[in-house]
Amino acid sequence: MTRTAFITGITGQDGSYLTELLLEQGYEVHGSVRRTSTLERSRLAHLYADPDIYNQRLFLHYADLDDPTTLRRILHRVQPQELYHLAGQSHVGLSFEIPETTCEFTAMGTLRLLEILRDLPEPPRFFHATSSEMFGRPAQSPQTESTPLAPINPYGCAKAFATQMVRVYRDSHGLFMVNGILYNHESPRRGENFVTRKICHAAAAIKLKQQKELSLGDTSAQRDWGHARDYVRGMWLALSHAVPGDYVFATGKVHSVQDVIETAFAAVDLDWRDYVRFDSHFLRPSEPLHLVGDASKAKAELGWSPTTSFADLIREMTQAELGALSLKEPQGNA
Ligand code: G4F
Repeated sequence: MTRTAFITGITGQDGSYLTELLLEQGYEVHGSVRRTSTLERSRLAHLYADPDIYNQRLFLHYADLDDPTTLRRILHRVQPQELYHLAGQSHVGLSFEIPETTCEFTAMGTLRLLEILRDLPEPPRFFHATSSEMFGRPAQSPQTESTPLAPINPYGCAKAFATQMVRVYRDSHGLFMVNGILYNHESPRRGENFVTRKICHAAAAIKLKQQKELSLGDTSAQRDWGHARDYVRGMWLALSHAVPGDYVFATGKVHSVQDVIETAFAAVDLDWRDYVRFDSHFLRPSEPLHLVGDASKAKAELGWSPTTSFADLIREMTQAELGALSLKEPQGNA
């Protein structure tokens, strides 16, 4: 029998890769989309264009996390067996500017969804995409599923609340619920205001003389960066497993923003020193430290491990930018 999955945040980086994976696995896929004045669905464009897929095996519904009535109605109608909750305000720096919006969508939006699921006649298996940011500045490195939560920014606080609520609903109401503790995961589909994409885009644009320089904040900041395609496979494996639990998805390797710069500029044969500038505008009021994950549990129980190295990831992203920008006219700024 065909399995049905529902994805919140289907138009994002992870949503688009997960949609492809689930369609490959024979699922019928439904997703909620926000109404906006622009139609920002480019990551799914290749699937819309396929008449055998769009409105045959892939369906989109207007709904949002601040509109539980609509979400409830759609979930009653679709009756998915699996629900992947990827939506939310996901930019950490921005969460200092819009903390209420961040908590409204990322924390309360998740709780509203849990309340809807609890009332469904047959609640779906539920995956919550949570974040390493809820560890803040942990005493323990690498972090595991049992590392204490100590967030240091509004986004991390919202994720900590939502993660703990998922645990409460799993333990108290007996629902099949998984927290995927995701470390940074990137790809050519990453949003342009995240640092890897910003750097890879700039390296390619400077190479093609479409941009003069690149302004960044703290380039000594370190992260555990993997490929988004690997992480969505982990999501699916977690919901296919016999029992629910929490899983860290990470590479276990740390690199700095400076490493991203050097890898991306080397990929286009440029010396980064000629182009990269510091701009305090991109500094954050606080930075997490020592965020690196131990994915041993995901490996042992789900057979999951990352397949793409840091250098290959950054090179793939830079090449993708070169390809996309080459289609545009040069601006002529030598
Ligand atoms: O790319 P970032 O904005 O990602 P960040 O803050 O680590 O958050 C991402 O990963 C989390 C873990 O998976 C997710 F929960 C979250 O939703 C998001 O996907 O910044 C990475 C680092 C930071 O230390 C930042 O201060 O890069 C530093 N940085 C330096 N200059 C910059 C810049 N970040 C951005 N976005 N832009 C800059 O100009």
